Amino acid sequence: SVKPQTPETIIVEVREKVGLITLNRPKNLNALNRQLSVETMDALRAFDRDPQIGAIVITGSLRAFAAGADIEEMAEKNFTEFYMDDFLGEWDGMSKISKPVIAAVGGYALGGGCELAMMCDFIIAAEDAQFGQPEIKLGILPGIGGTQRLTRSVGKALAMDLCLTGRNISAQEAKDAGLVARVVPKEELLQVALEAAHTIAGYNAPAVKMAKAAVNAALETTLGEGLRQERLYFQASFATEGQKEGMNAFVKKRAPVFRNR
Ligand code: CO8
Repeated sequence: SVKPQTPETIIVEVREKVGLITLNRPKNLNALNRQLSVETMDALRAFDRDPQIGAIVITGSLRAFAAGADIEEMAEKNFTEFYMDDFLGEWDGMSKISKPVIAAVGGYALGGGCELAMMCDFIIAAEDAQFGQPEIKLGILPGIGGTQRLTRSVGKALAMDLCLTGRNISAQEAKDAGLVARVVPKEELLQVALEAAHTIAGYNAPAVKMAKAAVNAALETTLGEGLRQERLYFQASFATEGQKEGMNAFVKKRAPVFRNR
């Protein structure tokens, strides 16, 4: 059998029922090169398959979550190479990850770093985090969702401002605009993100998966269709053991104990 290779650009750890991925190219402020992209997606897929894992956290360092795609790696590429290699295509796999993924963002989340954070289900940011889409300064534009997910999350005005001027915004501005769920002191960043992930991982796993899918439906479809999907998921949650456990525990005034599936 082929032994999976140990990743070199990320650190992969398990903390109880939480999978933790730490981007680890400190000399390049965690610039997202091809190897890091492939290793991160492989780690995400492995956690998604693992029944012991209930939620995933992606983080970087306190200086940089990620300062974007690797500019040195990209600089001399041409269209044909990108097109034939499906450059950035590996990230399409993010939409197939069914377990919640939290981005714990400290320092710079720029360009592809901001886009990676936005591909996660929600963002917890350190007070000194900075978000931006500076691609325009390099003569290019965002390539993995910066014009799409950013616009959906903060609206046209701020998305245009960030994509066209290339300026950064602070964690607090990002929170006020709806890009970030929580802002915390940087010493607490990882702990808060892991606690949120542990909380999620302790719930009824199928209901967690359904809740994620239903929220995502709000961005993919019409209100009527989204409501129809939500209703079906809600009804389907009554086919899970966890629903019986959760409701019986409430009625009997005890703490619920959810199993993994
Ligand atoms: N790519 C490659 N290397 C980088 C990158 C990057 N994006 N960002 C920083 N580095 C390197 C620097 O070259 C430097 O290396 P060295 O020590 O060998 O000179 C090291 O990291 C430290 O960086 P700085 O010395 O510049 O640190 P400062 O604190 O002075 O500045 C900044 C920090 C402001 C973050 C600065 O490094 C910067 O502006 N970086 C580039 C930010 C940027 O333009 N990002 C967008 C990149 S394009 C992009 O993301 C396209 C999106 C398409 C999707 C990609 C998904 C994979």
